[in-house]
Amino acid sequence: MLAPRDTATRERKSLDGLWRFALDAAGRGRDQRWWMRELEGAREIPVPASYNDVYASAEVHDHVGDVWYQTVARIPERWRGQRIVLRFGAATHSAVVWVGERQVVEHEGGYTPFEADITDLVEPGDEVRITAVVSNVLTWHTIPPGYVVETPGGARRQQVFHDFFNYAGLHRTVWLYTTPTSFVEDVTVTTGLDGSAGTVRFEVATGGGEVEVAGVLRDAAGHEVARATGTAGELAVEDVRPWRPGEGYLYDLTVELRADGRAPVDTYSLPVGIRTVRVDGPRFLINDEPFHFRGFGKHEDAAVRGKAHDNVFMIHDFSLMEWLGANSFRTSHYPYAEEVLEYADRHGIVVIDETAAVGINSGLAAGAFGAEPHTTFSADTINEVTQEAHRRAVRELIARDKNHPCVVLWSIANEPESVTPESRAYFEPLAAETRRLDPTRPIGFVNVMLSTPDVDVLTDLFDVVMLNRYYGWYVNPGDLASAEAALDAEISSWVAAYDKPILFTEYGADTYPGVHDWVPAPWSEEYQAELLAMSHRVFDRYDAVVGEHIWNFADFATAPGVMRVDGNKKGVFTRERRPKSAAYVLRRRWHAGS
Ligand code: GCB
Repeated sequence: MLAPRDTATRERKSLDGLWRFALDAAGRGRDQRWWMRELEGAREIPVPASYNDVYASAEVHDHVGDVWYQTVARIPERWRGQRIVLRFGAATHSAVVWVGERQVVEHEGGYTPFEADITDLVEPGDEVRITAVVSNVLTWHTIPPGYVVETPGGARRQQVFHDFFNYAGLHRTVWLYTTPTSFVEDVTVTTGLDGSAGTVRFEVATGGGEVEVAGVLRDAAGHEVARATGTAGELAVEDVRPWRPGEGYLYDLTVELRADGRAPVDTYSLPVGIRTVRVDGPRFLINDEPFHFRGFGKHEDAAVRGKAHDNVFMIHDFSLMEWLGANSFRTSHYPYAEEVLEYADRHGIVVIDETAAVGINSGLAAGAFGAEPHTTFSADTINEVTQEAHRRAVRELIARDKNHPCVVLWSIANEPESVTPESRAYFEPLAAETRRLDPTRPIGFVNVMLSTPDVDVLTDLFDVVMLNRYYGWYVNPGDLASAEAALDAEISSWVAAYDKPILFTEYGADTYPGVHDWVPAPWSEEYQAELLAMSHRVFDRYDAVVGEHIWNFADFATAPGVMRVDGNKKGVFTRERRPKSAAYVLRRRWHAGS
């Protein structure tokens, strides 16, 4: 799915700003058809934002169910004759949208975009009412999964199986945009490198009628490099300047549609980074050079705005990562805003792109998150309906992000059950589907603690081994010597079992900022720094360990619980992005390594 852009033939208009907002505590809005009129008793809400923390209201913060958003937008008169599309960057976790009195689209999945052609429903020059009902409910059949309980105290509560607050709402920009009636519907780009020769292959899908298609590649200075005609073509680039980690060199591919050889009826441009990625034994190669991942598992999370995309935090976070010498991150545990990937493209930051499939694991759900004991995969829990939602989540992630050079690896789940025949049956078709959808990138899933090579049944389906390991925290807390021995032993067992690259996608320790100790004890800043140093010492003994992503970049909000003090405190930065002592350990290591 293409990102909306202004081009010579297209215009976009952001609907961000203040919308009307109504909580639907009794769940009556759909029956009472609230989209038919102005929302009653509505308050104002910023879009984009999570709604949970915006008001001083426990009712809004803890709401489970539907909320309603409404705005009135004017369709520019100059858009007459154009195709007009309404696009939501994300509605967490599901939404139905009406334009005026007509339903135009519904969507499930809180972190991927959806859109509707509304040309026939609007009159250029006039205003139009746009209403969206957004639900934050997670069920056994959603990605991520969850279920709703009635508490003995009489409240509805969303049970989740993941360790971050269930922020909800319109988290990303809502766009109106135009295309001509014959239009570029989709573009798929793949690139190759052979010495100083680069190739850019493109495939274009068009809508709305017979046209000729051309692809024109320009370098960053705007000089034309190559051109080809046809819905699929290959462009040769001599003396190529590759996209590489640390240097996000981008070409521009402009796709032009022409009818009868005249001026283009539609043009669409997208940045293209020419690079290759592949796995060779235990090496992870970008442009055939070994790449070592240094960075973080992150979250889209900040005070008040919750999970809303925010350019200020985006640039600040990237700047802090650069300050530390990080070169990569994982979009744990869901696809991030498109702006984040576009920034990473431009700056040569490497991304592991993850679906929202977190919590497919009854062991963790019942232990850490207080869910009722259950079997992960069963007719009544995670079943083939969930698997279909998961397949859609993979499809939508790849459809949205396939053209980003920064994305070098798809992560299709975080810490799923991976030791039972049922988990194999569930994941085997999903791994195959991911490969079918994108044969150009390695794939992986993130392996949970205790799913060691002797019991794991999934790793052979994937290209890399991604490990979340908490030696020194959940295992051997306060005993770094034992933790070191256990971590070393586990890495040895993976190296013996698989000829694949090993990435540590999580390791770390909760650390309350300001707690200091002369004997490094859990929760102190010294302990976090020592745990990271211990882990690095062990990683450095193994060539197959090609990545270190600390959990987490910054402290983040979670559901309240006895394991969490005002959220998860494993950040190297506080939630306000102040460095803890560990930041300086990383800065020394990562700058020395670059
Ligand atoms: C994990 C999860 C992550 C948690 C983290 C923790 O393994 O992948 O979502 O936040 O552990 O801090 O417990």
